[in-house]
Amino acid sequence: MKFARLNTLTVWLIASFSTVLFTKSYAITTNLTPVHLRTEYRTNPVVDVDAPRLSWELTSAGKGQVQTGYQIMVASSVALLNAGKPDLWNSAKVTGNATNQIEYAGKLLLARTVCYWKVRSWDKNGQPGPWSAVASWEMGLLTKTDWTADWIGNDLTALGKGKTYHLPPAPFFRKEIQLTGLVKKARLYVTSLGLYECQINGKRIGNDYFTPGWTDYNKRVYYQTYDVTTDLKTGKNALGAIVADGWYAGYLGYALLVGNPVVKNFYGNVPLLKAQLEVEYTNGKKETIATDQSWKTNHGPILEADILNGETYDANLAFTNWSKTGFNDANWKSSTVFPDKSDRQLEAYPGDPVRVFEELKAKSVTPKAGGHYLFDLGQNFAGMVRLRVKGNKGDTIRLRFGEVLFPNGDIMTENLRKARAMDTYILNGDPQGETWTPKFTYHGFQYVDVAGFRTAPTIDAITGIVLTSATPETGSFETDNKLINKLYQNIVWTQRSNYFEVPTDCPQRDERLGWTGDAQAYVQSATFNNDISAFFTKWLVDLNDAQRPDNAYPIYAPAPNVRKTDTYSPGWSEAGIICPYTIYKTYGDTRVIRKFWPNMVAYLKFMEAKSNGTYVYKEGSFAEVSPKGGFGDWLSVGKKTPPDMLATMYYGYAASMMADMARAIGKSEESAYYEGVFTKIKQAFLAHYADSEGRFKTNSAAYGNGEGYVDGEMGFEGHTQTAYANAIYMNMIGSDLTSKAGNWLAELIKANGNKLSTGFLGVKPLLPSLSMTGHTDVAYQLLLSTEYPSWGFEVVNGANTIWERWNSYIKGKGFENNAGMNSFNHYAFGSVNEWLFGNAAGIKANEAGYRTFSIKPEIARQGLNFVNATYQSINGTIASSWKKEGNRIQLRVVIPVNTTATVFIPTTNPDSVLESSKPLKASQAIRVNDFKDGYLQVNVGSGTYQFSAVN
Ligand code: RAM
Repeated sequence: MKFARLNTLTVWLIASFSTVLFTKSYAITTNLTPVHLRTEYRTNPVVDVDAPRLSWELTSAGKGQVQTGYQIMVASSVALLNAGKPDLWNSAKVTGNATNQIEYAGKLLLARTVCYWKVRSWDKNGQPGPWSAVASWEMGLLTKTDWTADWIGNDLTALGKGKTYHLPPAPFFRKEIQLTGLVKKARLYVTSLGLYECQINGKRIGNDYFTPGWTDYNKRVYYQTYDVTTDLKTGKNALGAIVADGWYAGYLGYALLVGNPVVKNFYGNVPLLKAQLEVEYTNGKKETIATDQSWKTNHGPILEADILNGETYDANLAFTNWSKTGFNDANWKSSTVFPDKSDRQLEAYPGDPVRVFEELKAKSVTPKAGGHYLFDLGQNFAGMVRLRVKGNKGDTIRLRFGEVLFPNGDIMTENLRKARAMDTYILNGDPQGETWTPKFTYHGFQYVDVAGFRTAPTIDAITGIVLTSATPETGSFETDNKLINKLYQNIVWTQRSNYFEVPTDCPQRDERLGWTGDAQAYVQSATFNNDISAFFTKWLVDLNDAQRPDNAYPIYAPAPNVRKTDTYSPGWSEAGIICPYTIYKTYGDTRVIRKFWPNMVAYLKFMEAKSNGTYVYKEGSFAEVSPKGGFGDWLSVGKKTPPDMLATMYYGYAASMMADMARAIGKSEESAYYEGVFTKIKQAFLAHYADSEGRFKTNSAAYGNGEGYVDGEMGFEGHTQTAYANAIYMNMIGSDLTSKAGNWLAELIKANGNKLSTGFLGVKPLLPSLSMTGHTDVAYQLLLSTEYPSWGFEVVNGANTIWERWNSYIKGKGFENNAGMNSFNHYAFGSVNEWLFGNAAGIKANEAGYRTFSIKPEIARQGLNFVNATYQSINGTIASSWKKEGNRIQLRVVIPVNTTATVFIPTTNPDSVLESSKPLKASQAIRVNDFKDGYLQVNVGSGTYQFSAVN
């Protein structure tokens, strides 16, 4: 029987091969069209890099289409571009299939140049397609000498009087100007140390929030560029700005909670503004208006503004029309000019700014004791609210924010710890009613408890405003199982809430830090939901800026130490390697490797020195770190996997990624070197942490009573789910041991009542490693479980985001850990998304950037009847959908133009495979490869394919 199948397969192999060789039957197409043109991962951005990288996707009818060449034209005006006179760059025809990471190689680009570009592609038959639509990018200010603006401020520190929270008011700045002619082009370049909002003639400029973003302000600060051409008029205009403490001078993390000597003002005491309006008139004349001491300043209605602690607004102190001309600023004073730091870089913002994602109407409003009202926005998220209220002058509305309710229906805010997270609005008594939204704070919440309404509010008194870094959506995932769909939506919401300027751990409590362990564990998962290329281009600078003097990557970035003893930790620090590697793999980005190569090499040296040349970390190797050993398998259940064992695996994993990355940037010697290091680590790891059978062990006595270690009192054990999952996933053991490890892993799960026991580091590789070792059924069993601990347990207990702990809340029981750590919006356990897309739907990159990839769906024996997934890669949109139909599996795949894929068709009988209802051999763009492990492997070019097979 088996033989017969193989015979048939052989016939197919020959048949399809000859089809490829001898049939020239593909329809000739000339409609290959470049779309989605981007520069530095963004659409029509402002950049300041030397050789901006261009990309496009391709559309074309027909199958098996590839690009064989391209031509890019760049001009300083649309007219020149349209006239075929690219004065900046004409690449001429470049042979090859590259459609992204293409560096501009034309004339030197000067500051402020607007570059218009288009591209065309040649198809597989050598036919040129049509030119794309025109896209653009603009060069920002390139050096400090392009700036004439001063840093201006208004030191209000003395006005911060609160008992626990010393929050000064937010200063306002204004300047009236006279424009002498018709404006042809105007740009506002603006930044702050702190946060800013700019206005011109009474209108807010831009849609961005929390600008200019969070960086190590001692090293760099970003600026934004706004096209304000249509906001200005000939004659008088007014410029205005409000500045707040933000991350620069406000409260950060748990500094207050842990009694750190510094709790705010980590980078500076006074928030500062720097803005420069550059106007070009139709007559060619140019003018620059820049911040200087002549800008008038005052403080008014914003009495407090702090990211963690909230905003207080007294409408009676509002400056009506303060950013319009004619406002009387006679009693405003002149601004103070503050000196610049010469080693602080001023750069164009490279990421996706925080923006409004959507507004949420309240689902219900419930009267509570003491005249409070509880609004339910129906979803836990990061953002703020818009308040609508009618009342008397001086009435005070207090808004408190919570993610969940106590079983008695009261709002739970204990888990916010020292984050006051309270907004206050003092009414001016406008009989028409008043509307207010804070500007410089955000909260993580679903419920708002409002006190101070004079009469019962209507449901539209509170509207939720969802904020997130505007990373474009790239993925979709749907099944016929409601639990899994909800889990997926919860993951998406949690990413949305925490990809907030930096990848944060949580959006609600006094933390909200760019925790590196969380970031590395989740980054691959994140790539499927959103295009995180620009977001990580930005954050990886923060991470490398935060590399410690000893070359270890820190536990969070950017941030100074918010606790004195915070240093580094295995499993967290490796974000410095894992995140760039993931960006490289996902987007084909080799610049990120080159840029941080010396930093990464230095980190690997640090790790090597730490092993004293032994390439293994024995028990107790990180005893000087706080907590001892680092964070290890944070928030796992049961006995702890030794942190040193995990550290050894992370070291090996890092070395293997270094080898790959070195290869990608043409450093073959270094690649070989890191391969060698990886081999040594594997050998030393097995020699120390495995017995002769390959079973993992540890010398738990070396940890004594575990004091000082995370959950050390629970004891240490080498033979754990986390240990095997990581070893398999990271390729730490030879192939013979890998399948053994898979069996042990499956056994451990079974022995644990079919439940997982993993924490942050164990959960990410758990399902992938089961799949890698042939235990897909166990992976599905864990995925579909609703018992504690599991993802499903969260869902059945009412989660609409991913929780920090497996048991953050239990229906009928309540909470156990609020005051300690109990976030309801923490993406670390959402790292199962990697398996949903990579295994359940089976989409995996082969060549970096998904130029080639595989689709190997794993079919659930029970619980799921279909999976529909799409993923917009940098090379175009991939789709994988499978569905059970009787004894057949239907598999529909979409392969983008200019890519090829290996599709693994799940079948017990290769003879039964059809494509578009026809036997496979009759199809042309398909090459049959192999039949192994229950999959018929076929190679396909671009197009949509509808496979069907008995399974
Ligand atoms: C917690 C954070 C984060 C985790 C660290 C170790 O406070 O929320 O998720 O990485 O600790």
